[in-house]
Amino acid sequence: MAIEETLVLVKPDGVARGLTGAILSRIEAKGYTLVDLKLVEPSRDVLARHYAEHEGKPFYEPLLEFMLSGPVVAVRVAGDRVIEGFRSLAGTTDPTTAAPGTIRGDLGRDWGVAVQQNLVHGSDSTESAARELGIWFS
Ligand code: RTP
Ligand code: MG
Repeated sequence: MAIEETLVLVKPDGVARGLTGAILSRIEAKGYTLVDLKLVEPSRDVLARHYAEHEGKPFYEPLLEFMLSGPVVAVRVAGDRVIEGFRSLAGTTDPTTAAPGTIRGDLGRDWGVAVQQNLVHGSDSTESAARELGIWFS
């Protein structure tokens, strides 16, 4: 199995709640490697490229507004099957019902706002990972 890389984002809710360290600690505890990391205030253009697949969906505008609401931590993470592995560690999209033991399930919940604030993003395929790492670490 070849070593993969994935893009992880600690979203603005995770940074604002002071959960960056806890989230990175879970990634390291699972045995993955933090290869590169930065605190960024992304432009709307970067976010539009990152979330191009969701353009036109009802949650698209609230999602961009949320992602523009504060700094984000972008992380290049490496390991065997890390793309699938981090998605599993993150849990399902809705933090209220994400399984306990996952980042979203343990640390997130619904706050009654327009978009799901679910703490983290992780690339969902090798193609997405290459594309997204190019956007955030070009
Ligand atoms: P991500 O891309 O952030 O890792 O999350 P995901 O694959 O689990 O979810 P995806 O379907 O790609 O959606 C991207 C992000 O949009 C927000 N979202 N809100 N109905 C909603 O309120 C809704 N649906 C999606 C979430 O922040 C989700 O992570
Ligand atoms: Mg996604």
